[in-house]
Amino acid sequence: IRRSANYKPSIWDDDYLQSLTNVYTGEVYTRRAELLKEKVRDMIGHVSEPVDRLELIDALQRLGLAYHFEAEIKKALQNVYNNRDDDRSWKKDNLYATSLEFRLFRQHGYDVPQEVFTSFKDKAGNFKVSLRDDVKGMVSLYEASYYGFEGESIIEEAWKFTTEHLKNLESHDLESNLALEVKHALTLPLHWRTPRLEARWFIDVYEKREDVNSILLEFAKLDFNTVQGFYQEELKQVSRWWKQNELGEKLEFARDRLVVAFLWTMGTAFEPRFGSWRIINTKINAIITVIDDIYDVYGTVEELELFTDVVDRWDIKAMKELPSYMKLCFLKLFNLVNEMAYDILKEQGLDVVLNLKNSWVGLLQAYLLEAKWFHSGYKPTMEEYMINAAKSIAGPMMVENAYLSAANPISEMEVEYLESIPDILQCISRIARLQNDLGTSSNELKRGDISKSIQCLMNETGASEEVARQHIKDLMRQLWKKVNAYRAADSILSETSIQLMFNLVRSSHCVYLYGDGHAAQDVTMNLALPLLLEPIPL
Ligand code: F3P
Ligand code: MN
Ligand code: MN
Ligand code: MN
Repeated sequence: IRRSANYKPSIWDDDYLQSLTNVYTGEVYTRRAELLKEKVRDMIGHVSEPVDRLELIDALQRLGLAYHFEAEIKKALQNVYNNRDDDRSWKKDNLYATSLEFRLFRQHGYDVPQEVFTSFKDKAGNFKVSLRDDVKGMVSLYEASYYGFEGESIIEEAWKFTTEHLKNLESHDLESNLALEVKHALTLPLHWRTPRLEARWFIDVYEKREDVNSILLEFAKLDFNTVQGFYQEELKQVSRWWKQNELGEKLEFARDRLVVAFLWTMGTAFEPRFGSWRIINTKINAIITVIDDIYDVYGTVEELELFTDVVDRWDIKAMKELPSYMKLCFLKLFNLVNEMAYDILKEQGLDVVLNLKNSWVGLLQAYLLEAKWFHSGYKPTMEEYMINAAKSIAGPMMVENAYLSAANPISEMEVEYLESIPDILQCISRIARLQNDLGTSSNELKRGDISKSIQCLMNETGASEEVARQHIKDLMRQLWKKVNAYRAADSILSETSIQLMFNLVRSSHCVYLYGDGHAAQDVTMNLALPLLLEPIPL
């Protein structure tokens, strides 16, 4: 008999989504936004003190506005970088400023050594005890420490030092805004957060600051709401498509999760210019979710082998061989991939249909191996598991599709490079997998699934679940260090690919922050309401 995971039906119906309205995309607001935008542009050109410049860049990024001013920010930061050794008085003995500068430089790919923090250590080589009272500086150093590279011992110490003391501080009487920032940072560092989720949170915090800049604040709110209006239109479009497909209804064993599929995609690329990627990617995610449930739960090994093979042959005549529940899925996938390839051919004259198809085959082969492991009761080692699991999390497939969809012009050399799954992509996929396992494996095991990373580790080391989970969290941090180093050294990848990769793994940190955000709809709701459905009061 067939298994089922008893997933609850979707709580979002199409009628509700179609009823969403947004006034902020109208002319009155967009004209006001244009005006504010010019004022902010002016502001960036006129800050002269390095620390003010860095603070403004940081605020623009956290408020979700940086995408409007990419060239200006680049120029301003370059200027601070060029003069970094001229006048050091503004950062001398200032942990906050030194850490902020370090973080922004590393984030933007500048070369900056960990030794900038040496002066904050005492004679014994430990971070000075007196720094603990400087909470703002400690938070700043904590955030900077997530930009460390493998083997950087000062940064690792900084991470330990700040994490420990910020945790202790949490229980003390901090001024409320600061307490909020400490808690937020400890929950997930800035480097790991998706930009929109951060913007929604930071706008509220920024508003309460004493030195709030009212122009920045107003522009941030307006822009957030306008962009939310674009998202809503995109969501309506895919929701209509999803409803017409009836895949969610016809395959009732599978998760019907359109809204969370959209949240993932918003996480990977939030800027308005990525609208068509968001629409395609939401469709991809919705289909993946169904196909994954076929491989995890519903299909027999013979059927799954057949499905994988039919996709590989990419031959519509082969569809005849599939059981009927798989035909719907196959044809939907076939059409979606061909449609995407058509658009790229139309716009750039590049034929990528086989690249796209092969990216799916890579994913399905990984799904198939997991299904075989499950049905034969095979227990892989942690490393054996991870090699396959980095593919089955869809990282390589997703990044290739994202690049092909979003890049114009597409560089064939970059496509080839992405298809070779370079180390940075390998690490990104591993982190996303570990984060997914932390969030989903309890339920997966309950309904019957292969051992996930936590269980592999427990089997291998005899550790308790709690210890294994802690170890996996640490593994994620270590993998991020490699990612940071590759980001600094890799010269082939475009900024588009890098940002897509980073944001993909950030999405997984955010979706699984409070449990299985993909399957559990109350978690989705907590993300969807502020990001997608409710505008910020002006
Ligand atoms: C494949 C799935 C997800 C993974 C991530 C979601 C994307 C790429 C939209 C939702 F559908 O979760 P799941 O935990 O079941 O993946 P797994 O690979 O563990 O079966
Ligand atoms: Mn699954
Ligand atoms: Mn699966
Ligand atoms: Mn999972």
